[in-house]
Amino acid sequence: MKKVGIIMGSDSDLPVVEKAIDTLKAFGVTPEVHVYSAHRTPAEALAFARGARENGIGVIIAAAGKAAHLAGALAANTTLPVIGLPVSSHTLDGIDALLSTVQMPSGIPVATVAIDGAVNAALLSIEILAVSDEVLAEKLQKKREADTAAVLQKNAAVEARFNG
Ligand code: RP5
Repeated sequence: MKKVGIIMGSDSDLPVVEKAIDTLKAFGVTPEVHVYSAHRTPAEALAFARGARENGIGVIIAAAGKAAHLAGALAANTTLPVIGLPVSSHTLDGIDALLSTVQMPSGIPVATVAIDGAVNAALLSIEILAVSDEVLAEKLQKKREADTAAVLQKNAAVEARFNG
C-alpha cells in the first residue's frame, strides 16, 4: 500500500498533526513524517515533493500555520494529490493559514481541510488511497457506520432525557 507523506512546517505543528498520524495508523496506513518548511528549509521541501512518488507515497498532507505556503509549494513540485492542513496560531486563529492554503491559483490544486482539521486530512488521504484499495474502502465504510451508531446513541440519550 502507498504511504501518506505528512510534512509540517514546524515541530510546533505536532500537537495538531499527531491526530492525523493516529488516524492513519488506526487504518493501517503508514505515515512518513517530516518537518520541512517552505520558508526555512525550501530545498528539503522541494526534494521531498520531487521524490515523493518514486518513494512510495500516494498522498501528501501539508500542515502549516501563519503565511502557510507549504502545501502550495509541495503541490507545485509533484502531481500527487496534496491536502493542505491549515494550523491555527495565537495571532489570527488560523485564518491566515487557511487563506494562504486554500487560495491556490488555477493549475496547482490543494485540497484544503478545516483549520486544525487533522483527522479529516487523514481521512481524506485514506479515501484517496481507497479508490484503488477495496480493503481500505471497507474499513472506511465500517468506521462511518460506527460513527453513525455512536451519534444515534447520543441522540437516544438526549431524547430520553428531554422528550419524556
Ligand atoms: C509555520 O510557522 C509553521 O508551520 C508553524 O505553524 C508556524 C510557526 O512556526 P514556529 O515559529 O513555531 O516554528 O511555518
